[in-house]
Amino acid sequence: MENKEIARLLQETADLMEIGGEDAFRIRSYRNAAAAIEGHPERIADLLHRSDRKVTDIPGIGKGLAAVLGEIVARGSSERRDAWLARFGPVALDMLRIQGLGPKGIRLILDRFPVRSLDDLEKLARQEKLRTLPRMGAKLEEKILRSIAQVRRTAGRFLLSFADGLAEELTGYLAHVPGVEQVAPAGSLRRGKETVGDLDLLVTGSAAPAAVLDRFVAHPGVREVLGRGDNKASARFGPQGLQVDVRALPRESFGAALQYFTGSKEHNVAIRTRAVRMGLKLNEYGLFRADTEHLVASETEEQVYAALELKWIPPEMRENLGEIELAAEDRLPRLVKLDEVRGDLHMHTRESDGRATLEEMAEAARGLGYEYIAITDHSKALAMTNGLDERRVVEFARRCRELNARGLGIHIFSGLECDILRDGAMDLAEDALAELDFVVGSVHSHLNLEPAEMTDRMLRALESPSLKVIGHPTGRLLLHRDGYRFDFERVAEEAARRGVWLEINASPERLDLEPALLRMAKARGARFVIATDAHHPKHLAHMRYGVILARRAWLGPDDILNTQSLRDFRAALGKS
Ligand code: DGT
Ligand code: CA
Ligand code: CA
Ligand code: ZN
Repeated sequence: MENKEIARLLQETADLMEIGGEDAFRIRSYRNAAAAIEGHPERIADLLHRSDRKVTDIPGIGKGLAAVLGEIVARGSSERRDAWLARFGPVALDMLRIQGLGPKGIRLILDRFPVRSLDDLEKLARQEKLRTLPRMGAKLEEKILRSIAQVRRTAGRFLLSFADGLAEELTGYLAHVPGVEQVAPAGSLRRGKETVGDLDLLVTGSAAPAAVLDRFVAHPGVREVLGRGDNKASARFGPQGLQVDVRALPRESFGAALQYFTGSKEHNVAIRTRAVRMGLKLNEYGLFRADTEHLVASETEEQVYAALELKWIPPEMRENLGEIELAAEDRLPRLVKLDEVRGDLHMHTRESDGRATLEEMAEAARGLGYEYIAITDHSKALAMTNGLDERRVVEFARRCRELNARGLGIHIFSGLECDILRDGAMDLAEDALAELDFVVGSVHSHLNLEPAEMTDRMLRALESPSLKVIGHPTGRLLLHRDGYRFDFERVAEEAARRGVWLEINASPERLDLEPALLRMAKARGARFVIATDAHHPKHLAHMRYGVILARRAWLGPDDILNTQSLRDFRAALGKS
């Protein structure tokens, strides 16, 4: 178990304690421990097994909490957490996921009304009963209803990066079975969807299916085996319970199976209809003549598509949104590729809430082969991040000029992630912003304005002459909160008109903008940058998720500004 997950469980326990009205001092000790663990450089799960050092050496962790940590790592919960959950029921955890409700609000509600599920909470909001409680009103009821809908939509889904990490681990693990030649993820993971319901892994080679499945169900991360047949097994992994389906297939039908299990369902339905029109029949075993059952293609996906008189279609495009027609006419767009990205344009350092220095970020970026980066720390409105004020911005721009003159082996654009204030004004004065190469404007506060007001706010931000990019334009946090409500189309159109680019935020929790919005923006003439929003050198590797997102929106290298060489990118910026 990773430190982040341990910290999350401690915070959750603290929330439950707060709902229960437990002693404030004890609650604070849990929250402090969570913060200490989240920031701790070494895995707590490893530390628990060491004899030379102890978790109690970490400030804020005493004997009591050390025992709790042991329980959490061993079984994903603790006695105290279980006790509170038994008292409130699982609805308490569901309610904690609702935007606008904190432990105090939940306590008020549970004290007054019998709530056993989100359905009950929804009823209370609809019947306008929540507003009878202190400090709760119609606005909050509305917000709660929106959030319940959001939670329902995302229940049982996982971040792409999480599923991808497990897929990578299992791929290496299954490759150890003698005879296994290929382990390939299929399903939504292969299509690069921002969230994944379950993981579909296909295995092929000369290994006996039973040997593959035996090893699979013996993986130490398996929490529960859900089913086991001759060629297929399903199991749940880890405390979060992500389901993995593994299929062991003969080489001869691997391409057909990969095509079938990659989906999407909509794409496959259209492909099968095409097959039928051609007198063919397509299933997971192969493409056959409908009349004679004669096998036409099955070994590779390329062969299957070719036999259907189609160009091979990249998995990210397989959503039946017109890609089949384009493949038939050999007019598929050329999609952007990871190795075409030449710089990362959104990252934080210790100057605000990042974990590394400018030099460390630059070094890591150079290691990835980039020609340039923009350092974009927060501005002063985000006070808890120690955001930069005008004086620090001017100083920082000067420092970047010096570093570039000295030569770091990578060009540093002096940037800023400048807060867009409630009224649409930039957080810092224009004369300070004008010193910088690269100003990203982002909304981080007042996320729940009425759509018209939010639209005006964004449109006003676009008037800033220094603004180059709108950062994470909708502000969504996957599985957690929807984006701000505003007239996106109008903002995208105005951004295009003013030459302000839209950010494809590659952070796995954001992946903002979603493909439908990217397509809409492109149709309005907008252009894009892909950037990781890294707060640590290792986050720079998230670029690949941003590229996948761009590919899902059919974007090519010409749509993405940071595929340009340093010279061309500088020219595009209007900076010499
Ligand atoms: P997910 O897991 O919800 O993120 O989405 P997918 O696309 O991975 O869906 P999943 O795991 O149910 O199935 C993987 C692919 O297999 C799916 O995209 C299409 C194909 N597939 C599976 N079962 C069926 C089926 O009953 N009918 C059709 N047409 N396709 C299926
Ligand atoms: Ca799946
Ligand atoms: Ca599946
Ligand atoms: Zn931001």
